[in-house]
Amino acid sequence: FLLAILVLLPVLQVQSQNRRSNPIVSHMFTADATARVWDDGRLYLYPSTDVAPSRGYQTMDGYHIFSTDDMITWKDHGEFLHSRDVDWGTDKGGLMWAPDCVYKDGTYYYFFPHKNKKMVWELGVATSKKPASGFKLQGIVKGGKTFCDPNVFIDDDGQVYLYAVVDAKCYAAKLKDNMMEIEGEMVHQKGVDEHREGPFVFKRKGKYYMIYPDHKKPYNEMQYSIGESPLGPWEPKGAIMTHNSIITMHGSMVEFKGQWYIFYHTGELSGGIETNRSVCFDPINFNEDGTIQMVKKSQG
Ligand code: FUB
Repeated sequence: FLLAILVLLPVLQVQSQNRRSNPIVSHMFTADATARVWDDGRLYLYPSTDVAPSRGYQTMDGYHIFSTDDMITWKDHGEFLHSRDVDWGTDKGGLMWAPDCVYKDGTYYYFFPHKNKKMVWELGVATSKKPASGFKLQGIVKGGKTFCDPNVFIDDDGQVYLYAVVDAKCYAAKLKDNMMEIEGEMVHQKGVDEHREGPFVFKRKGKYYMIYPDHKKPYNEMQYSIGESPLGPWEPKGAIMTHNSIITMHGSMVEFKGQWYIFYHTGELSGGIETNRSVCFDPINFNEDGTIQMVKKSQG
């Protein structure tokens, strides 16, 4: 009996950690989180912010960054960027949607979709030498389409790829080394046709994966595809997460201290308010053949 307890203890600890930590942030509303693990051994969360009381998606504003080293205690690094700071942005404010952040050659690049003065989506870029502070605006990504939900993936050879939502479809292209210009054209990604928002690409054991919510009615599920290359073609592999209490579930996946996790948002903390969302996480398990097991959601 004692032996059984000793064997089960680590598993029980992880489960209780997950229960204690969801939603990750409860002093404000967060959504669309990209999770990244940097060389300092911490996991960083780059979400968008929902305003309370909710006045809809157009009022989303003021990005925060959060980090942890144990998946239990999360540090809020505070608001570091607001629509009022963006000189090319709409004078109406708000409309700071799902961001991403990557690290390349000593610099952290923070990408954020925001509408310009003509109310057209642009992709803003801010850079810093630190992962959670000191970001300075650099301008917009040139050469792309009007898009939102940026996701940036850097392959093992250093080539950078940008994925985004254009007219409710997933498009992608290479990004030039300056991280501010698209190389060639953005191309529709075949094999992720059910996709409507939030593509997130990662690589594991030589395979390229893309996760994306499908917005299918009546249930919005998190689907995934496996790609032959960072630009596809992609083969749909089915759902890994069942529907949410709200319509969106934009998320990301990352390995941290030997365990893979999925990050997503729910409306549970706000009682189901569509634009008062909260980021949650759960462990992910892969099968031997690289397929992903259905997530056991702790919030829904
Ligand atoms: O949070 C604003 C928008 O809602 C995001 O861009 C979509 O992915 C959806 O979560």
